[in-house]
Amino acid sequence: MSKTIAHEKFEMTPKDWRVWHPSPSKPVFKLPKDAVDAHCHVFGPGDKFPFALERKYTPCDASKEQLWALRDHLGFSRNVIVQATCHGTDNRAVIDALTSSNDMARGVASIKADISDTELQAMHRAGMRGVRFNFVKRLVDVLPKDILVAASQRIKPLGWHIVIYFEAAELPELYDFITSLDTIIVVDHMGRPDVRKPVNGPEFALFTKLMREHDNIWAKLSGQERLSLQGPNGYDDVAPFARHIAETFPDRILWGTDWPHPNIKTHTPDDGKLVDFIPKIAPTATLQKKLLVDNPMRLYWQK
Ligand code: 0GY
Repeated sequence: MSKTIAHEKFEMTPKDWRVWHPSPSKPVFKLPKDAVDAHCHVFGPGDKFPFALERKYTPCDASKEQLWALRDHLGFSRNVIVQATCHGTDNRAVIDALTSSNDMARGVASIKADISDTELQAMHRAGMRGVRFNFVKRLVDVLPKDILVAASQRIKPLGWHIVIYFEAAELPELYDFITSLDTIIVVDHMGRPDVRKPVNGPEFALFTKLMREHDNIWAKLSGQERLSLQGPNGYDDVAPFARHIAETFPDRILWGTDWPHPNIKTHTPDDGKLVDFIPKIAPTATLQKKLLVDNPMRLYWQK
């Protein structure tokens, strides 16, 4: 478990953080029945679940109750809650949310390789189904690969998958490591493409190749609010990247709001408008159902 300072009063990092939208719009796009928000977080509350000593930013509180209210407002049925770096490997806030979700939430944890089997099994019972490896240097001190390989061996008996977060520029260096892992791998925010570059250019082609040549690799087509340079007026510059992956690999895609949007500096994302982005990347009802229902249900609720 991460070290924390007992009873510390947490102040959010002003330069890196905007408070989540207080009153997101009602989406125009009607989500299919049983839709899953497959990438979101809970933060704290800090006085109950303190943020980790090694964190690189301090968020504002974003509780499970607020997440459930957003889920209902947007029209989702379920959530996949991803352990955020500001909580280190102390997964208690996510576990607390999972165990009070009425089986409507699953989780992705951060673990140390020497975690006990008992603790892993308890996390599984609570609803954890994956572990996250983070290579984004502004968020973490990246762990050596042998430690990550050891962690990947620990979660394998439970049938968990690995969620990986990296910047597009890092993919050449990470390619062999990623392809050496033999569980399902889910890549956050489709590997963070630089949307100034062409969809059919060499950088995104490497990500497409990764998915084409390895059918254990999935992508989250989320993060438009953090990838877009055009901004919230449609996030149109991100759409071609996400749509290309959706249409090429329809059975290995997920989508999530990314609420409460840590480290967004440019604007406060309106979660209703994020949902309205979905038809731009998955234009047909069949694709929308795979993205929002069939794929996340298969990955998170079948075992
Ligand atoms: C995201 C993205 C970010 C942060 C984290 O765990 C985290 O702190 O994932 C980011 O800053 O890009 O998916 O929430």
